[in-house]
Amino acid sequence: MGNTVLLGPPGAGKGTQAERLCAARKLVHLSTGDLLRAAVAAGTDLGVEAKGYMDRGELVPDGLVLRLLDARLAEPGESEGFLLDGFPRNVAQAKALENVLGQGAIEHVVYLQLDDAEILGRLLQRGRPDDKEDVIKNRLSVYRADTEPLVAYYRERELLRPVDGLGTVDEVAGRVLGALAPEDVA
Ligand code: B4P
Repeated sequence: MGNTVLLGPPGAGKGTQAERLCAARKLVHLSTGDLLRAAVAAGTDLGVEAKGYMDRGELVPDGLVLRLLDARLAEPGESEGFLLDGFPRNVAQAKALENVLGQGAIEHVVYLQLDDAEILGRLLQRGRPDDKEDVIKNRLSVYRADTEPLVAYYRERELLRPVDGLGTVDEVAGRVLGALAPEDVA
């Protein structure tokens, strides 16, 4: 299976499903959220700069995110491809990704859908520092404004694979596999 993007609102279960999908397929998991949190924890210059944006529920500026990702994306691997979890987050990042990987390098965009009430409940329960109610609401409005346009962007390119994110982790994982091209499903 080739390069795959996991798209969806904050808290839809991208990180959770990414682990399942990488275990089921030979994909390298690349989560910009995880990379950013690691930079924050390590106290790097980039992490210090990113932290304020994350604490407010805003997107970290594209230049910082791309600096984190560039080297990783350029590394040739033994895997079948990357599973990009939480990246791209806006159209500019999608175009940057095409520049790095080349046109046509994305095979599937799995679009995890979940309603706001369920998202709020899951994130309040998760309880990360950026999981406070006002921050979650800001993340949702940033998602609508900046990230949701990617749904149309990838639908036009016939890459979008919509998946209902409501249900148990196993149920959603089954739907994710079912949404991928039949030849990719064992
Ligand atoms: P991310 O790390 O991408 O996190 P997320 O969108 O909040 O969560 P995700 O969808 O992965 O949900 P999860 O599986 O954890 O982003 C964090 C921040 O980093 C952003 O706000 C932004 O500031 C910054 N950032 C990241 N990428 C960026 C980029 N490209 N550009 C700019 N900024 C960027 O699931 C959520 C919870 O639900 C968990 O507790 C989980 O256990 C639970 N859950 C999952 N599936 C479930 C199910 N089926 N049923 C019940 N609970 C479930």
